[in-house]
Amino acid sequence: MQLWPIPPEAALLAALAVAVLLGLELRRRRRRPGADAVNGIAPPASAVEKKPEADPPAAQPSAALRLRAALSKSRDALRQRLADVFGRNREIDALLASLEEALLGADVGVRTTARILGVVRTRCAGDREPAPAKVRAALRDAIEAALGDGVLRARRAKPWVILVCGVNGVGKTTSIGKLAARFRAAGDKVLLVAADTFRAAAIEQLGIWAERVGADLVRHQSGADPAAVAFDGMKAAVAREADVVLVDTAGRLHTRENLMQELRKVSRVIGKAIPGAPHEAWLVLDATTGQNALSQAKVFTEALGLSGIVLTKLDGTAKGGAALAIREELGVPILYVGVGEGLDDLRPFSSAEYARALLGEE
Ligand SMILES: Nc1nc2c(ncn2[C@@H]2O[C@H](COP(=O)(O)OP(=O)(O)OP(=O)(O)O)[C@@H](O)[C@H]2O)c(=O)[nH]1
Ligand SMILES: [Mg+2]
Repeated sequence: MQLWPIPPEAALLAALAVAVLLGLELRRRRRRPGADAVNGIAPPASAVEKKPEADPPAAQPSAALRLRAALSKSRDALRQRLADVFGRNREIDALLASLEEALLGADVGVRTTARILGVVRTRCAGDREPAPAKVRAALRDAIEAALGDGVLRARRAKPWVILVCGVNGVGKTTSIGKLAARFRAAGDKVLLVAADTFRAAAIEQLGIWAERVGADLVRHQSGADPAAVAFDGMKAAVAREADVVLVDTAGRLHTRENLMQELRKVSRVIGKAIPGAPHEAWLVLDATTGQNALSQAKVFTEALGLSGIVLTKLDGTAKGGAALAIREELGVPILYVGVGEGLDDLRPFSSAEYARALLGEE
């Protein structure tokens, strides 16, 4: 009787195949952490192959770096134009002419450009061919002086009421959210007032910010009278002992007289509820609008007497020079700059930082 039904060569081949398959399976298991589990019981943790530690989250770039990155478009545009100015020693008049062209091209504005050129000319007086480094330093100082730092006024009342206005879509509500976060971080009790009743979504948007940063919110239905919301907001602020109140208003074109009147009414009603309020009227300007920002600022200043400007979207413009014109021609300080859509993307304005960033310097 044949005990072995298949020829020994075939058995040998089969055994080899099984051995190879077993080997492969063992290798596969070794690669899979926890694969040594028996009957579903995992081996002790120490026996499980440890995953390499995930990379720590990338460190946040410094604030100055983020401003530089945000201003890179303005800087590149201006730098390209300035390359010729600083590239070689040139006769002073030719140099000032190129400088003028560069500044006007970056939306610095005619009067401010003239003023800056005056400073550079005075600093380089007596040099027929001033050294580029000297011109650059003079330019930087002139820009810095023209801008001035945005210093927040000391609060003289509680609640301190800030009315926020501007044309459509410039970043009012987002800036209010970011400002509320800053005030909250400083320990203030913050109340937001949804006086933009024009769009239902605007009230929701402010509500989301209020929740996110831990601020109180006063709101009515959409379509309600914005002055009535503002009035209720003031009463609530006093009752709840808020430190800071930020009043969001609907975007309005500065050329629409009826809407500008509505804004004046909101401001008046706030003053009726809390004498002396609003203590601040801040205009939010989109830096990408260039010279039109100046016209907007003029009209809003006439309507409300602005006390500060928040300049947003500096991360998306090649026209960062408009800040200079606004500061110089209207005398309204730029208090904050927006350099992105995130919570932390609002920074107090520093003229030195801005001038250096604009000129692409460290
Ligand atoms: N890149 C960038 N985007 C911004 C900045 N500030 C605001 N935004 C964006 O701009 C858009 C409009 O912002 P809102 O805050 O809704 O503007 P608003 O002025 O309240 O708009 P209305 O209420 O409709 O007039 C949103 O997509 C914001 O995320 C900024 O500094 N940089
Ligand atoms: Mg809004």
